[in-house]
Amino acid sequence: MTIAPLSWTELQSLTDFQIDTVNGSTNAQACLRLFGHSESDVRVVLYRDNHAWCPYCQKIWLWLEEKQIPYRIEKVTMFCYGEKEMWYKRKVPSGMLPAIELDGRIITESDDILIALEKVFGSLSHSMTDPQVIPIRRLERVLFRAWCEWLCRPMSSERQEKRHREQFVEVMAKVEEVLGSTPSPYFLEEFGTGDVIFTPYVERMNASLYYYKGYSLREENPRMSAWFDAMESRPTYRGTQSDFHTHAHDLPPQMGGCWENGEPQMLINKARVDRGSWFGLPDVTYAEPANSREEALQRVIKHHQNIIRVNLADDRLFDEALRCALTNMMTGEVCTPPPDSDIALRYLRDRISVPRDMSIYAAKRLRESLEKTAALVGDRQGSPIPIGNRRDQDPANFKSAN
Ligand SMILES: N[C@@H](CCC(=O)N[C@@H](CS)C(=O)NCC(=O)O)C(=O)O
Repeated sequence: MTIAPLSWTELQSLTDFQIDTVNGSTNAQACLRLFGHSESDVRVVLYRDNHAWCPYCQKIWLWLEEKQIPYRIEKVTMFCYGEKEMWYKRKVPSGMLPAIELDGRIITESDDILIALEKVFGSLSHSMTDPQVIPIRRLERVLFRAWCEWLCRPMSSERQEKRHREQFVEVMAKVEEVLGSTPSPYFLEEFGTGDVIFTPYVERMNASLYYYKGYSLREENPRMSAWFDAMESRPTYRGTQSDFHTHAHDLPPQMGGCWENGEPQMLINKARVDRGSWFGLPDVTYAEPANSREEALQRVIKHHQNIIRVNLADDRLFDEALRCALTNMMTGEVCTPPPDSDIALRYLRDRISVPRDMSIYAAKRLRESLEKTAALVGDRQGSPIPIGNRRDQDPANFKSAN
């Protein structure tokens, strides 16, 4: 039994998802964060990347959210997916992100930004220069380098692959030791700066090593796993948290390439991240919120005209196919899309970006319905996700909706 797709009006009646981007929980859509303060209290502007892909931006973002500092957000294009805005180059000639404007003064370099913010607003538990935090910061860089060596160098031999893996595992053992040195799940006795510093790259390591190397950071390291669980108990982290699919495909152009090892587990993991099922992947462990489908629906409805416009398929055909997928997501009923819409549905499935577009479970629900609906009419994949750049994600194409 297959049902007819609901209209956009009917779909709209199925969701009342709404968030307070300004004073509510951490979210990727906000351009202003007040935490109950008034706009005249804003002293900070955060310049971060439009897609929330930049790891150093996540560090500052998370810190400001944890400290509940009122701030404004200006989103900037990264070189890998579009043209850098001229107004930003006038402020920061290198175009590098993140940057902040603090009382009118531009500051770049994420560590310098945190140090400057600490001076004005106080530190997040221990300061960046605290003797307990310095070794944690150093360890994060050692782990980062071991990850780059393993992930971002073309594999010349199995021996080299094995050696890089062992080096990474060795540094992870050290991280496990440090995490185990206090009774809390965090790096020190309470959540603080060290955790913020570690967050962006361990999240990316978890995703990329699972996908490109068949190695599950979160499952192989019990203390790291407890750390992730503790981080996910914080609404601040949840609001900035990405997923495996997003990182597996945002990292190659940023890192200058990520290299698959072709091992059986890697191939299984890659297929799962790209084609589902997305539920049960070790990119999240908190329980799915009851309104994840409503969130996904609301976000698609808001941008549906642009989503349809940028898709290569005929607009009317894709409009109907997309409503079929959304109808399936909301009702659980089979809704067969028009013939030949499989490629268009999978093109969108591959371009949902977390947390830019929606949160992690909403994205899983939407991908699942797009895939199920596409599978009713064909097994063709969308055009491959580019590796060298992500101009397919140029925000200029979405400008009119912003
Ligand atoms: N050391 C800098 C590194 C910042 C950095 O590498 N930023 C990258 C993005 S993650 C960037 O802005 N690249 C220019 C671009 O991609 O447009 C920091 O800690 O802030």
